[in-house]
Amino acid sequence: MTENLKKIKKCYGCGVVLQSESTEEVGYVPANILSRDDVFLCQRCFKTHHYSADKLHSPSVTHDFMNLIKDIKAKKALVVYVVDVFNFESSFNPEINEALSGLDIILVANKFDLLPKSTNEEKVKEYVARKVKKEGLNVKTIIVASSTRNYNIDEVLDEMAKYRNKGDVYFIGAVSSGKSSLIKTLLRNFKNETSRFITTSIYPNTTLAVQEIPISETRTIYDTPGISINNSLLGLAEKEVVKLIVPRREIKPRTYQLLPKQSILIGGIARFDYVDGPFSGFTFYFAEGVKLTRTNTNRADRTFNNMIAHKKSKPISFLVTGVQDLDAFEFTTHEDLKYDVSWNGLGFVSFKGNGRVVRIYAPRGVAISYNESKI
Ligand SMILES: Nc1nc2c(ncn2[C@@H]2O[C@H](COP(=O)(O)OP(=O)(O)OP(=O)(O)O)[C@@H](O)[C@H]2O)c(=O)[nH]1
Ligand SMILES: [Mg+2]
Repeated sequence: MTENLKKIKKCYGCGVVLQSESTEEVGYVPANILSRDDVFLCQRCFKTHHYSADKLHSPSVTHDFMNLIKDIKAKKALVVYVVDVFNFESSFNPEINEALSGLDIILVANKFDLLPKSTNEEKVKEYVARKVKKEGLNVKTIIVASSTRNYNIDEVLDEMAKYRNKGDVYFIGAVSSGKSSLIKTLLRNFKNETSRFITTSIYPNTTLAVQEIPISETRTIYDTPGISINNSLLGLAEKEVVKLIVPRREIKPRTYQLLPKQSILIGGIARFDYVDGPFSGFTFYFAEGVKLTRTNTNRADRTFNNMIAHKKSKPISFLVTGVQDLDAFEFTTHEDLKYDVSWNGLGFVSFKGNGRVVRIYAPRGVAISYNESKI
């Protein structure tokens, strides 16, 4: 569903709008390159600024991770792939998926407790299943779970017993998806073990080295360092901001009825404009600590910049000093479905209907996506 996603990209070097129609005009970038999420410079600036291509799209997976995958493949070990349902688009990462291809996987859609109580578990599972199928992963089973609430964790244990073929089990996933928390709860349920100290925290990169955890004489499970997702706000923002954007408990959705040309400012860090369409409801799923401010679009730039200047909203980050630091994306819905637009690491907005034109602003480097709704 990305074919009608139009990104309004501006060149960071010279500020012109990027385009792929004419090599003669300013802002030219070849179409196949412009469609990528990690292109920030027009061809002219790219050539003259000596920006290294590596810097613009360094891969998420590291050498260490690929070596770990080699070991897992050699051992034919089972993988428990832990994704975060609240940050699904960033934690179900294409590079991790590619590395995991061919391996036997149990997929745990963790942090289900963060979604509103009314969320249909089966619908979430079906959504994840569709994504898994698209990626061609060898997922044996999908479990919607909560590590901190001990929800469906026994099912994870049962499925591990079923698929591990007496071998080892590796817990893999993006940073902060909850791998260590899941293992902690598993151990507690499995043998009432409380002696093993496993560190978890809201900040990315908590587990720094592979941890071997023997669970019997012959069986070992491995906690592994998370993969940093370099286009997620969680990895880019300062600690004070991470504290505000990570939800601790069930999200309270906030719904706004909007007319075209109305906007919602998301802290001093992102923005959502309703560009065109009928009077409609838009539901915002963000942590409590994220302040939402409604305004008319024609005043949105000024209000946004003022809020940052006077620290009148939350969060405010060094990443965004004004609206000029936001990338804009625009898209039109073409089916009468429920849609989600998400900011990696920050949250998402759901709305329904055909012919809605919305514009999404994200801090530079933070990926956005839009999909049929997962909830
Ligand atoms: N609400 C909620 N929070 C969770 C859940 N599982 C983990 N968390 C929280 O998510 C944060 C990250 O958890 P960790 O277990 O440290 O995540 P990790 O995947 O091991 O992280 P790295 O070691 O950095 O890769 C912590 O604040 C946990 O309390 C869950 O099921 N629900
Ligand atoms: Mg960890």
